[in-house]
Amino acid sequence: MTARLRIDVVTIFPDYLAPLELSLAGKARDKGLIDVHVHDLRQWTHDRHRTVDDTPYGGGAGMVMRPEPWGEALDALLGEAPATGTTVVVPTPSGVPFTQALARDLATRGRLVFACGRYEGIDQRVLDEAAARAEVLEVSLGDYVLNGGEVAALAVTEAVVRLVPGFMGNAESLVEESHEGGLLEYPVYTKPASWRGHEVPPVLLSGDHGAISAWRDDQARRRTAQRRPDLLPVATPLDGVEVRSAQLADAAELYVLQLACWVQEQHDNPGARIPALHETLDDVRAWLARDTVLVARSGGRLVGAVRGSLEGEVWEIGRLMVAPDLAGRGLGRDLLARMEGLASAGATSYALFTGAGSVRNLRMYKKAGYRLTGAGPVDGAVRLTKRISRH
Ligand code: JD8
Repeated sequence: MTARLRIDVVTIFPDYLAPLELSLAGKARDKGLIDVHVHDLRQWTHDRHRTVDDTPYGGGAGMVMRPEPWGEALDALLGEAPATGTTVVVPTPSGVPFTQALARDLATRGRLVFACGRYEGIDQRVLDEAAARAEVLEVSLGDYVLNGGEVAALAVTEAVVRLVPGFMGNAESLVEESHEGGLLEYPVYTKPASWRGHEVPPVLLSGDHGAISAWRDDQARRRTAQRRPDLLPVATPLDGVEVRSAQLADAAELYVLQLACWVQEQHDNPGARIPALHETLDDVRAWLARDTVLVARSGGRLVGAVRGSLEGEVWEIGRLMVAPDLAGRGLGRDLLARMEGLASAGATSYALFTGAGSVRNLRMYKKAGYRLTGAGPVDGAVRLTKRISRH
């Protein structure tokens, strides 16, 4: 039976790829799903020392891999004619980031040929020449420097092979994984229910699948917000809005937006003394440096922000602001959810305050699960809180 996916790896360290015999790829091989061939580049050298490298044109440190052995290797593996369905994968720190989406894409190929470089890399003409007869993909495993392409070839192969139809027992489990749906995975537990004084979260023993799924989703969001806010789907219907941690350089724009937003609030709360309208730029700089602050930008324009700080066990959320011309489109709700997700581990509840007359804000906070719990810190303000459900 023809394997669903053929993988060739060319390297000067063939033993480095031995793990392909084991584990996943090994099983896929046994299932006849994939066919893996590892080739020593030196078989395509013809000198006594089986030389694969030479000094770099233009000078500089290190050595560069010679084009001739690579040319002959790809001739042998790709042949002359355009190799449709074949992708030459070249690991390099200057490649496109390898992602789950790219893994899914490569899993549709019939053949992958990995060109594992060493030294300072492979003579660029090898890739340019190969591109005439096959798709060539320069890919990076991540923003750190390795000594060669073999580790990347192993990682890419594992990520791709497990997506080959028929490989994973239950394809279902693929769907739920990190980087598949965008969120990081929720924490997992198994027996015993109590271990070294650590308990499994009771909700997982409840049998209440709705509650379990809600808990897991909440945990996944929380982890993603804390560890990979860049992965959090920008839920805002505002196209092109980018939310990121604030920098001190944002202070001036933040000050201007703050004034614009709270002048609006002053209208809804005549007579209230609104702290945000009595702050100086230096005050803004002070809390920007002190608190956890997110800013939202659209087309480079600062259009929203929110801050959070831990007071005792309370995660105090404040200065939630959205440019007046962009209000009512979900950005405020998104910023609030993100700041909740950044609550310090010691927090047991969220709190915030707004004007008693700020109808739109009050409606949004109540929809987000907040409840009025008393007067705010200044006249005309009300306080709202929400318990943090960690378990
Ligand atoms: C291929 C040679 C070493 C790289 C001089 C160190 C991938 N994410 C990644 N980091 N590093 C690599 C990688 C490194 C490689 C080769 C991939 C071939 N080197 C070179 C340039 C600087 N030495 C990688 N994927």
